[in-house]
Amino acid sequence: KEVLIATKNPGKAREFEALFSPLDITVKTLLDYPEVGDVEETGTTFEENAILKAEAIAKQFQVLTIADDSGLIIDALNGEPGVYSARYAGTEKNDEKNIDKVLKNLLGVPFSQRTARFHCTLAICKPDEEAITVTGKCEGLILTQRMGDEGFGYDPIFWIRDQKRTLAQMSREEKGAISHRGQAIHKLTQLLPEIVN
Ligand code: ITT
Ligand code: NA
Repeated sequence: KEVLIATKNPGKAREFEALFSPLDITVKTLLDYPEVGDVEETGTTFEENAILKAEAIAKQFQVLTIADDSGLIIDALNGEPGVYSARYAGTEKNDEKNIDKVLKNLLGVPFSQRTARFHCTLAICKPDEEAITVTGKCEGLILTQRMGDEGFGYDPIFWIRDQKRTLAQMSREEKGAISHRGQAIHKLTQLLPEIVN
């Protein structure tokens, strides 16, 4: 049994590999296929973009495919960066510049009003079939400076109240146990036996 994770984001790819490792499934990602071009994310929701990516790659590779569309929703910024999280600071994907832009836009906003959540929609698609989606969320607060250097993306500024630390101060296993992606993968693995067979 094999599944292709339709991502080129190395941070996401590592988390998928870790969270799928207990399962009897071979996991590949698009990092194994550098020649494959990006699927254009023309949707306006996580759901639409996850489906676009999963269906295009399943069609191209003729293999069971999972795509992840995710992002950070900050209440004080009216939901920004949202579906534009990967390119918030410009046309290139740049985690450091994205964090700098969030910190700048939140200057002066008190901690109690810096509420935010990560959202993850996963779409799973068999070749030439319609995708099925699941979602996961993770609540937190945006700090005024970075803490920790694990993880990827906005993890260093995403504070988990119960844990008294950021997602970037957790191991991959610890993050996976509470993260938006971990929760969505958990839901997906419960559907997987039906889908794979
Ligand atoms: P693929 O489309 O190739 O999967 P991408 O990075 O472009 O890679 P998205 O369009 O879903 O993927 O953008 C997600 C962005 O949201 C990602 O680049 C991060 O900036 C942020 N993000 C998502 N999950 C995150 C997490 O667990 N920790 C920190 N930031 C995250
Ligand atoms: Na996206």
